[in-house]
Amino acid sequence: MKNFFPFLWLALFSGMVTGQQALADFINRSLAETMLPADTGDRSLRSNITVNVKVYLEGAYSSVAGRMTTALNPALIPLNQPYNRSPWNYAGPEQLPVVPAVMTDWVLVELRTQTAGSSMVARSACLLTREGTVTGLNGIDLPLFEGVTAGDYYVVIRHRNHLAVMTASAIPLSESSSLYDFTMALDRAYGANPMVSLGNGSFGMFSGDANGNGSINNIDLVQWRTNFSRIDYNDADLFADGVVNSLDYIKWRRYNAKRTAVPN
Ligand SMILES: [Ca+2]
Ligand SMILES: [Ca+2]
Repeated sequence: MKNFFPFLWLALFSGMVTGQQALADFINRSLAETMLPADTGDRSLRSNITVNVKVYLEGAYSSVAGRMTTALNPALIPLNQPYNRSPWNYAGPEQLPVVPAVMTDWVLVELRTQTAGSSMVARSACLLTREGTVTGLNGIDLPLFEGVTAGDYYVVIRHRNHLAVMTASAIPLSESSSLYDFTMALDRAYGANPMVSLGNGSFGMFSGDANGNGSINNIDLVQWRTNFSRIDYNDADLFADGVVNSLDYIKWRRYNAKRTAVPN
């Protein structure tokens, strides 16, 4: 019996490792919504590709710190992806077991074959870390789009209260995609004046679109007024600090009348 104990501990430890790996595999998987033709059985036509982009949300960014806030983390960030409502109507099942410490917020990533929205082939709710990295559900690994063929795609990054951005051109995506850094120059994003200067040579997505419809205007101001003083995960919290107050109004006023440069 005495000699049995080391084996018992080894078995228990192995079980723990296996369980942890299964959990890691589960949370690393980005459960993308794909629009693909019926499975013909030809697996060579399909693959799993990663998206590797860096992007900043102006409302969450501090030029002093050189990164974004995590002020909503963990109490206010929802475990379920928040884009399952209008205007995104994305029904993906992405869910966090826990909120990773580096997480700033959720973003919605969209892949297109052309510039028009009608060419969308897949989308997935992903994490945005304070460093600007878009990741899968563990806050570390790149998001994986399962069943999407490697090739050139326009990548659209959407956020619930910032103006969406799209890559300036179609970029090559594969199982090991290279980094595409939106933050390093204005022309990294598609269209005219697609991002805001963050004052230190970096660029970010415009804050202020409280209803996420691609345009910053009086409707967003009404939403801010309606939600004033609320402390929750609120789309009118344009400053990303967890409360709707005058600082959010300043963001709205500064960027009022801006529109997203991403085509419909
Ligand atoms: Ca709006
Ligand atoms: Ca705020």
